[in-house]
Amino acid sequence: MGRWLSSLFLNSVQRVRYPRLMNYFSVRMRADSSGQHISGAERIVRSHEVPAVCAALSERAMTHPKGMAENVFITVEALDESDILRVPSVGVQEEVMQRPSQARGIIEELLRPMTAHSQIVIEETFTARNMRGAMLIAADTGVRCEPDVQRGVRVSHMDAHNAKEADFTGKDAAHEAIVLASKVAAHPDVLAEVCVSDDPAYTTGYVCIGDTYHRLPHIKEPGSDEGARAFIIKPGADIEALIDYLENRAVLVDFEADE
Ligand code: PML
Repeated sequence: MGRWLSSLFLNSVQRVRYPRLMNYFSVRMRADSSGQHISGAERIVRSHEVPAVCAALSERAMTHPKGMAENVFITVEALDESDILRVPSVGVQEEVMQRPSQARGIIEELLRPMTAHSQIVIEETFTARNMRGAMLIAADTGVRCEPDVQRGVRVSHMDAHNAKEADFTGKDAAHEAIVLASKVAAHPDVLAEVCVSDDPAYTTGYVCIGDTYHRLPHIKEPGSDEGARAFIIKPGADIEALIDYLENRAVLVDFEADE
């Protein structure tokens, strides 16, 4: 009887499946009104920070300059720490320029070693409107290679490692862009990124090549709602694997101050 009981106990112990340790959470917000995208933001945080981050992101959606959102969607997803990739932050170099025409010249110069189709990249990036994601442009042909050219590829699941409480509120476009550019630049099939914000009031953009984020003020005239992101892709890249990395791989970006 004693043996039977202990074997029953052992069986039940062996059958218990302990959950993996979920100590990080991806928290993502997107908001829209009448089918129009209003706002989107995301964080990767520890479990005890999840409620405060949900509150901060929903407040951001409800007080957006584009207007109060009708629909706010918040997704909270557990992550296993071992699934999170740590990448270094790109370094920022401020470029000096006064006018959009100068900015285009600098972009062309920066892209020249990467592709013979820099004019196509510039044209596509400056004239796109309302894209939720980024364009993928093949370096060798200048041809778009993402499956949905209207939507593009939305880079997601990223944050700065050890982001401070203050980062939970408000939008710091430059900080968020550096985090995104660091995730993108860490993939070996991305040769460069060009970004022109579609926010009519935001006239600073950037080109990221290797580990350098070239910050370009006056990239466009104020008031224009044109702008998008484009990634220049290495010939022969596995596009499906690249899109999976950009959209789904959890990445924490290490800034020097974290060390
Ligand atoms: C965006 O709207 O997401 C693009 C922001 C670009 C930030 C550029 C910078 O200020 O460094």
